[in-house]
Amino acid sequence: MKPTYEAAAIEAAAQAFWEKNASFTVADNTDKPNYYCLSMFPYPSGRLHMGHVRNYTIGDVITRYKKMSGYNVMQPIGWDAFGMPAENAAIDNKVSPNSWTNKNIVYMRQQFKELGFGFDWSREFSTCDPEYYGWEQWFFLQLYKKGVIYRKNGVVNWDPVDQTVLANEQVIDGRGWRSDALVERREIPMYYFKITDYADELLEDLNLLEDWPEQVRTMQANWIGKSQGMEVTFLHDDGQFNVFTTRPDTLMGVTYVAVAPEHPIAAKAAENNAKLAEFIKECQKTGTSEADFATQEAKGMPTGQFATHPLTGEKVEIWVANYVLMAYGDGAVMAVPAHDSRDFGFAKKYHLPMKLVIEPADGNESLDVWREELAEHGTLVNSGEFTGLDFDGAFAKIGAALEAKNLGHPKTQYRLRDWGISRQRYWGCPIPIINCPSCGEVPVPEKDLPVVLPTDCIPDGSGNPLNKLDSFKKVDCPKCGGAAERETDTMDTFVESSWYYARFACSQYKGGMIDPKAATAWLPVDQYIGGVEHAILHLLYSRFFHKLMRNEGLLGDVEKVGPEPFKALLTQGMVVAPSFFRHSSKGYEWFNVKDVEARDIDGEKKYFLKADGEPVTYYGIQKMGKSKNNGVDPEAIVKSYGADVSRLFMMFTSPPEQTLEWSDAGLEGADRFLRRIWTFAYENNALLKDASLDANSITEKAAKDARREIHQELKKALYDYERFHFNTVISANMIILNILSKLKDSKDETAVKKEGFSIMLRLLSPIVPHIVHTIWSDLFGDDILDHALPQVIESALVADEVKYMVQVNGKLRGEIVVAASASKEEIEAAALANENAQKFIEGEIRRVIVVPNRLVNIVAN
Ligand code: ANZ
Ligand code: ZN
Repeated sequence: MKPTYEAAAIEAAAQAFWEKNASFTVADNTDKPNYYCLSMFPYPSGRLHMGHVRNYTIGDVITRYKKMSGYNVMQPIGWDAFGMPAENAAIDNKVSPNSWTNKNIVYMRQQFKELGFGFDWSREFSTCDPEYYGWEQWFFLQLYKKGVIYRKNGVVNWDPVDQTVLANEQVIDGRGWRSDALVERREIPMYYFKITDYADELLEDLNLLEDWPEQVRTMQANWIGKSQGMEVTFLHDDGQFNVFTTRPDTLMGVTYVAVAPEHPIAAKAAENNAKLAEFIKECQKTGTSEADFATQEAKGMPTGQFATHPLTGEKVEIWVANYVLMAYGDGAVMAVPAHDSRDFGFAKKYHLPMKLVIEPADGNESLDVWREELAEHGTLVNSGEFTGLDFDGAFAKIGAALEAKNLGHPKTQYRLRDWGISRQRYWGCPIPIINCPSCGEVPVPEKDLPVVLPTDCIPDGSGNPLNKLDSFKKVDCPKCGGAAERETDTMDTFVESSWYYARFACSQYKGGMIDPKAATAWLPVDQYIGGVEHAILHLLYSRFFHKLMRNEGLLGDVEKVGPEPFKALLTQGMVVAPSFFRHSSKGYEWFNVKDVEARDIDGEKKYFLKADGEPVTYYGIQKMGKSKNNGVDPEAIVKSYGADVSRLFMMFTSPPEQTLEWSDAGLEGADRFLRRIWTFAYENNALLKDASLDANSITEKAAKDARREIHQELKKALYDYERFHFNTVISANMIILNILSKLKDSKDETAVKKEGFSIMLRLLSPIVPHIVHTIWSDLFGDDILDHALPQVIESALVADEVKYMVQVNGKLRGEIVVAASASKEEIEAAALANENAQKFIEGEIRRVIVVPNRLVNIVAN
């Protein structure tokens, strides 16, 4: 081996070796148990960023660790290749999304290889392959037949200037991102998955996910948002309408009712009320995102109509209010301003009456300003026959009173909405439907699948180019043969990422969407790794798809596969770095830390731009990214330090779930550690190759002590590995290397050197695989990947001698060392013989207490 560590050369050679040996290509069934480790597949945006590198490094360390623990490990990789950035790039660069995407894939695949990730490349696919999305279309048709997918009108953001539908993130302050035109809401027909039918199962099964972060399970539960309440009916002149309430106990405090702007009552009232019609139109101008609703100011208008209170028979005014969502509950609320903060604000603004019906927890009955106490459960007041009841009592009694009049019943309501998957975009999976003027919506016959997306369109920002492409759009109706039009909407890209994990089990399978044998062999995913930004939608949709595919009988042995796709989930922390800016007439300008220098001025740290020496403002540690120009390019790190240094730094600096702060000093430290390992291997080369050395037969004390410490570190490291605490695995190895470096050249000590170094190499192999591969094959002539993790030798942990503290009347007075095999009597005798202890023994010895392996206490007076 060479005297110095040269990362570039050894890494290329190790990678070539793995590729030639197909080291990470796995068969579905071997004599070992299967283990499926999956890191969320990337969007091919162009090049890897540090967040990617961290994510895939964690996955790769787990993969290699499990492989060395005796599993047949599959770690696949592919590309989440459809989506908007490709269309935006197309608009900017005048290249088709297809060629942009494929170029990026080629580049990023190379980057993955240079980081040494042990992917099973034979399973690679991209979601924009017709082979993949064709099965998605097939699945769409199965679900459509069963009514799990259905068509209804949905609301979208319409840009009247660009004549196109905008995604929520393309609406900025209510205006189109390119046109700056005020965005309108439009109703168009769209396709929906009936995920609400699975709401209860998705909620219940969260209980099975013991190896998921608690926080993610809570976020999912909140998103599903199960509310137990009551549906209450109000009569009015033209008929009746329902409201959903979680607080039927406050029914006697209702002072008005409010309906959503899209509610039929609002539309009816607006027919001969121009001002109201104007108001409703105004409401439709705000964006459709949840955030838009949450942040808008509460506004309303009376309809001039009245509804009848279901219990008192009193008349309450019907208002139209923008804070009532058409899509939740019944699109109408019974307003109780005394006990609901939004109703309170609204009632104050429009001078509507309020009635206190629940005794406030703080005893204060004033309704001048809103207090959270008003919203709490409590005893009913001012509520006629219900006065004095508590929440549960009132729920039951008021419920019974409503049911007797047939004006209400208990109801469970979910926040979760059906999943609208139609996107008015080009770069996605075509929805396999043909629209015929005489037959309506006609599913594409299965024999005509896949509906292949043309790959040569270049969008220009004026809507979906498929609409202008007759060769795609104009087709004959499969039913009547007449002229018809292909659906040009494509699917939400979350559809592709909802089932890729299952396709990886059988990515080359031609016989169907999923090979049931392969699904049985590999599912569920044993360990899933990804960012917490996917904690809600991606994970919920994947869980939903798993249940859909199971119900379609696609997943093989359901007993074995189970109801959930991901057995364990690890959400990795963010990669962060310091950020610096200057504010000028041009706006904010952000500077990368490498261009900034720190100076101590009057004991305070100040920052200056190296280029012009002028000050910049420190903006703290922020998530690495383009917007703050505080990113570090992984490629540059790999070029100057190598993949192993980058992997070691990332795994050492913080445990996987926590934030990782970038630092050049940390990188240098990682580099030094690897150089020390290399030098140790080089300097002790002949000795480490000496086959006659055997640590099991050593007798010298120094050698035995060192060996014991090494096995103690090994024991800790194995424990931490299993918990994925890679940072402490690494520090244990730093300690081992220090112990090894102090060993002398006696036969026994060199035997420990050899054993200890081989323990260290095997422990570090998953983390820094290239350097270990190279040193191991030099020393031992074979492939480290064929070796198991080192095991603790219990006899090495047993000390020959044990140290005891000696106390007299509970005070520390001395120390003794006895043979590990010493009897209780021998230990007592040694303690009593200790000179220093003797000095403090006054009077008679009453008792001697021995705490095994720790201390002896002499009680005397
Ligand atoms: C009367 C009431 C009194 C309410 C009170 C709350 C507090 P969750 O828990 O999220 O399910 N609501 C019902 N439908 C609505 C809609 N379409 N748009 C906006 N708000 C709506 O919320 C249920 C509560 O949200 C319901 O209970 C209703 O207000 C309101 F002291 O009814 B409540
Ligand atoms: Zn037809």
